[in-house]
Amino acid sequence: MKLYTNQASPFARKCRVVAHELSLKLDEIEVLARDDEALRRFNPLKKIPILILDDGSALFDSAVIAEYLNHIGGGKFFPGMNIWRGTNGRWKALGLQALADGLMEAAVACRYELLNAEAQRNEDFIARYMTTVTAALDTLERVKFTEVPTIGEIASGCALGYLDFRYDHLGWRNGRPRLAAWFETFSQFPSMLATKPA
Ligand SMILES: N[C@@H](CCC(=O)N[C@@H](CS)C(=O)NCC(=O)O)C(=O)O
Repeated sequence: MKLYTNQASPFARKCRVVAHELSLKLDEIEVLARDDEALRRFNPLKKIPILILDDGSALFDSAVIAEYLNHIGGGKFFPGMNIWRGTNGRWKALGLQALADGLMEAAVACRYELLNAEAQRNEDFIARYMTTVTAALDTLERVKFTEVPTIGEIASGCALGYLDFRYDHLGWRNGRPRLAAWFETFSQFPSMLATKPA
């Protein structure tokens, strides 16, 4: 299996963490999706991650790829209904993933805006993205993370790792001691250390 990816992408990192946890081998192809129109032959949306299966078919987006990897690797990152962690486990995990993915979307979109030349930057967009990042962080501070991680914990860890990588100056830990303490432990998982952006 081939994964179109980028070291810096928090969405791709989610999939790489799941693969690492389940000892699944991925042939990783590093691309710069923002400038790579050729990616549209696999994903018309031109976004990574994209997983190419052995029969040549392509899977996207990160939530679909992560669930596929979880399925073939026999993982437990996507709780089933009524099967484990009670009825609510699945919705809690998927809801947390949606929140963390939304944080990543705002942070990545803001980064793209900041990469524009100053004259083309839209300060209003930047302010809106950062309001979303702050609101998502404040919600994460109140989340009760599970000790055995689900895709929700993995997505949250990748979102916070992205903030450390691209928004170090933001100081997201300030005023969020529970989230900071949780991430301190979670970021030391071997799968998180192995996928940390350089
Ligand atoms: N919803 C998508 C978002 C993926 C995404 O935004 N990826 C970024 C890199 S972090 C990308 O490929 N951007 C290229 C572009 O928007 O042109 C997912 O979960 O996979």
